[in-house]
Amino acid sequence: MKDTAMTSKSLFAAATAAFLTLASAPLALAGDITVTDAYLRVSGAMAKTAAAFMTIENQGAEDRLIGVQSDLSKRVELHTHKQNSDGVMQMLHVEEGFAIPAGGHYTLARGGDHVMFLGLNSVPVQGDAITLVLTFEKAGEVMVAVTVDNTRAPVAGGMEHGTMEHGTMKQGEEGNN
Ligand SMILES: [Cu+2]
Repeated sequence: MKDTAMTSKSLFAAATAAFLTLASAPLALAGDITVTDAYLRVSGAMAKTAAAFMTIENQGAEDRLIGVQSDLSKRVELHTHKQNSDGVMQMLHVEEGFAIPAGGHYTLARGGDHVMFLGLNSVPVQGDAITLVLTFEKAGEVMVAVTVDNTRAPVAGGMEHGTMEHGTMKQGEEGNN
């Protein structure tokens, strides 16, 4: 865990430490929601963005992931990849979030839906644990520990997120969303 002067950072660090002591597997469990296989990728020491992937299991009624909070970056958004009319893959901010089916699961994976971190406050390195708070419509807030893993191979047939041009996101980083 990196040492920074930010108050919210230390708050999150304390929460992470407390959480990691309690948690083995699964990574997060709150009522009907279980998060497994959560990891984060960052493309290098100069990275301005990062992306997180995970599987969300739902034992209960249909729910919806509507938001994510983290002090890793200035903004955290739910994103997806979509091909535009020119056949170019683009990332889109999904304002309405992701529906998590009743008694099923929903996977955030490279080349598809992901949690996007825009404007990193500090660049995490391999093995760092980042705390996220996922907000679900019904289950409420679920704290998840996400480990940086830049060595993980993409799922067969998936796209390489790191090769995505985040150019369209630059504007958003400056605040003209
Ligand atoms: Cu993205």
